[in-house]
Amino acid sequence: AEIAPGAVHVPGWLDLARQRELVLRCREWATGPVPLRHAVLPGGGRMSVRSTTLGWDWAPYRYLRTGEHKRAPDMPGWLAELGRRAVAEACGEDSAEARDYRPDTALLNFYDATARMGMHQDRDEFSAAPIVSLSLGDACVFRFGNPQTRAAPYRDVELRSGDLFVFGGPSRYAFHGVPRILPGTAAPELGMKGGRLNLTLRMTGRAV
Ligand code: MD5
Ligand code: FE
Repeated sequence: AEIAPGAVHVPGWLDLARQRELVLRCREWATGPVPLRHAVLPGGGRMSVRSTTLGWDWAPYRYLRTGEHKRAPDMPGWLAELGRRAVAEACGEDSAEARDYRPDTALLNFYDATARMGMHQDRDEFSAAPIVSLSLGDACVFRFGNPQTRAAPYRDVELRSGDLFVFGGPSRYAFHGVPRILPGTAAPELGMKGGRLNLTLRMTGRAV
C-alpha cells in the first residue's frame, strides 16, 4: 500500500522462516565486533534504542569507516540483494528507485518494551536513494510525518514482524518516529525474547 508518494508499506513481506533466519543473523551482528549500544547524542542524551551497523559505522550523525571499538562487519552481498529485491517489488522492477539500487550499509535498531524514537529526518546519507525498512519481533506504532515539520500532519501505522517499508521519492526526507512498541505481539515461533528489531538498508553515497 502506498501510504504517501514514495512510501510503500508491504505487510508480511517476509514469511516466518525468513523472519527467523534474519533474527538469527541479527543476533550474530548484535553480539559481534560492534555490539548493540545506546548511541550518545552530541547534546549528551542517550538514545533509548540500541543500535549497530554493517558496512559503515554510524555515530551521531555520520557514517564512519572505523567505530569506537572495531570496524563494523562488511555488508553481506545477500543482504544488499534482499534490499534490491525489496525496492524492485515495492516500487516496480523498472522504476527509477530500483535502478542501480545497491545498499552499502545496514542499520540495526533494537527496541525494548520502553524504547522509542523521536521524530527526525534521515539526512546522514549522501544519497537520496530509498531506505528499506524491515521489522522483526514485537509490533510498533510507526509515525509517518511530512518533510516540512516534525509536527502534524502525520499518520500512525502499525508495523508488524515481517513488514517491509520502502521510503523513496518525496517520502525519503519525511519526518518519522516510533512512539511506542506493542509488547508481547510477536509470534513465539520467532525465537525473540521480546522487543522489536528494525533493519534499515541504505546507500550512504560515500566512497568505499
Ligand atoms: C525504525 N528507523 O523503525 C525506523 C525505520 C532510523 C529509523 O527511523 O533512523 O533508524 S526507518 C524509517 C524511515 C526512513 C526514512 C524515511 C522515513 C522513514 N519516512 O519518510 O518516514 O527503527
Ligand atoms: Fe529514521
